[in-house]
Amino acid sequence: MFGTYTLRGRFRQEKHSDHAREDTMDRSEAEKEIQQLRAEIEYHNHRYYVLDDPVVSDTEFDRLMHRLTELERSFPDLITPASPTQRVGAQPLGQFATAPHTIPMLSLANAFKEEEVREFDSRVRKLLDTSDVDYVIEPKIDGLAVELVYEKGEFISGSTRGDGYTGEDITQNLRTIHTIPMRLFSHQDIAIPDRLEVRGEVYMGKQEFRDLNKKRGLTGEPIFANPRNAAAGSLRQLDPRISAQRRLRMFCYGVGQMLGFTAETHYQFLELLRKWGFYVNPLIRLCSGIEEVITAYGRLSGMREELPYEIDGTVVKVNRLDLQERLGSVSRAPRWALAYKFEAYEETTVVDDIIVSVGRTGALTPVAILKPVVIGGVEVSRATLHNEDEIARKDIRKGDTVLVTRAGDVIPEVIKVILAKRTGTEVPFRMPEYCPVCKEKVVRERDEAVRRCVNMNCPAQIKGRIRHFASKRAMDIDGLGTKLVEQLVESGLVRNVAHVYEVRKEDLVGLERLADKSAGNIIASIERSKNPTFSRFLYALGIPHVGEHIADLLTESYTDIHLLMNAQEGELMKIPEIGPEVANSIVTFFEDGENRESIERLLRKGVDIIYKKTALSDASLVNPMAGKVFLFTGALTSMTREEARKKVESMGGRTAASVSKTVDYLVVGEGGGTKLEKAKALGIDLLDEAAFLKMVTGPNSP
Ligand code: 1X8
Repeated sequence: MFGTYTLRGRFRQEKHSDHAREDTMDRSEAEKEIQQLRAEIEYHNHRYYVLDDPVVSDTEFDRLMHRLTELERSFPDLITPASPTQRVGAQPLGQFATAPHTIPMLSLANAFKEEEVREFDSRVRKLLDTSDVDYVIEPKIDGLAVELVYEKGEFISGSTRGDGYTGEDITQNLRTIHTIPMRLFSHQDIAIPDRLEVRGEVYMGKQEFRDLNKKRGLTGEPIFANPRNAAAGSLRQLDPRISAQRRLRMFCYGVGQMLGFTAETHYQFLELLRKWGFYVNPLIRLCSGIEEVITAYGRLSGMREELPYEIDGTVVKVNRLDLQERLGSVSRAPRWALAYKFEAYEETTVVDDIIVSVGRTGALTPVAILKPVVIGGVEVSRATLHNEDEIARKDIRKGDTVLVTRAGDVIPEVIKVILAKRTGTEVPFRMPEYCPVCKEKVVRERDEAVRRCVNMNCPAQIKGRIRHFASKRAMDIDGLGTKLVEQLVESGLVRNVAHVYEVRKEDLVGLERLADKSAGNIIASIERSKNPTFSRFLYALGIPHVGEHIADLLTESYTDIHLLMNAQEGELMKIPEIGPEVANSIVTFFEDGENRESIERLLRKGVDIIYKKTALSDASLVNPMAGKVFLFTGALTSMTREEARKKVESMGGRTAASVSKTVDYLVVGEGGGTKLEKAKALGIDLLDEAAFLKMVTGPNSP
């Protein structure tokens, strides 16, 4: 589940207005449809962002949003703050209002050693005068503590922790976070509290953090030292449209005030939060006794690197709420909870040198060569310095002692210079005027922070393009790494990506230090890479601004590479999320004769792209209704025929008016008649209402 953690900004504001159809629609009809759409959208939002298991395609989701936007435009008085359309970012604020917390948001006592955790457990058992205590252990998210307030099930406000007693009202920014429900899901057996305060941690995933810093490196904005600072900076934006772009998430782990509701254990609270639609960390575990806590800590510690978000430890809590109450708090921290931390991924070391590397797009990136240091079990000897502005901002010089972090799989960063260690012999850095690889003059464009080598034939760029083409997430050619690419380019065997498929085993054997067997393996992996998905293939081409996500979007609209090669900018911009800059980059790339020739050559050499048939068939992998034809007979008890029809369509299915062989399912309500007999005769699958509802909402639906 962690591996497939992707975030798509799936909705863009509509560019055109189209409300003619609503002129004839009456208000109460519109209201009904609006409510239904909102519930449906929030449901899909939850499937996508919280459960990581969408049941409709992006296109379908956009269609629902479009319809809702349209209706709200015709009946603006029906717009409410909890509508999904209001997530996209409201007007900027002048400043944040203060927001007092009903119940103070305390901090946690810290422990770093197992011994301290055992002491905590002894203290707890002694105070409670008991021998067994159940604990809940949760990953400690390295983000920003936030409180959400719901009244009668609707999100009304949210705030930062601040000093624990008063925070800042960041409601507008929190609305943009898709893992926060705007309305609690209702359940038959669970009452909605009149007022509910939910607490949790807003964070930025590692990938989003990396992407954000990369972008900031190019534009010259200051780099964030870690995902927590990035999340904090994003939440404290007065302009919610900026926080909307930052792709934050929130894990919920506690409650403040909760009027009209109670539970016996913390774990029950968490289950309740999950049912209401909150994103509750799936790694939370119930432990009986401290030994199990220590084992669970070890397991979480082992997962730290692979998680798509940063954790800096675990939180251990007494499970029973009555026991929590008996234990109470001291000096602003509860006695029933403990933060059991991991070692910090931070070390000091010395900058031995600052070199400049040239990437596949020609960007010159300064890199610190560090005296090797082990951080969290991994040896670090380089850190990116992003660009000259960033070096100047931090005043990093050759010979400086610096503080370095390595957060999970995030590239090591120089946080700051330890000025106390300066001796005066350190040497300030200057960016070169000429490409260190091909010696051509470099340029710095007006709105960019990086200098670029603009020589397309610069060996560094050629190597970078081929390395990217072969990389794991692109064509995935095992064995074609940096070293080999270097040799292939330098020997003149490979000058563009198509040449990769012309390399013969004899060519490889002729290269330095390559045994016959490994040469054979490489040829085999080149051969194996010949069936990429369209999306991987596009990503592999290395078109500027086309990352994996944009590549994926393009493949939903284009079913053949040649259609895309001839696409116009206007047409590309009809795809949600593709703006003028990306569209222009795509068109420019495919206008280049050499690029076109390379692609044709790849196809001639046997690269056989796997295309998506249609967006719909892709959706059918997760959505059993996509592309299926439904027919109804008899009355449904939970919805009207019209509502059922809309449900089917919103899940990508179709409905029929009469029995025929094209019908996949007959939904049989009360008092079904002749259609039932005919369907049986044709062997059409029958669904009762319960089975139909299950299909519509999925087995785990709220
Ligand atoms: C802080 C955090 C808590 C949890 C996770 N991450 C945090 N950063 C949790 O309870 N799962 S609790 C907490 C606090 O009480 N200050």
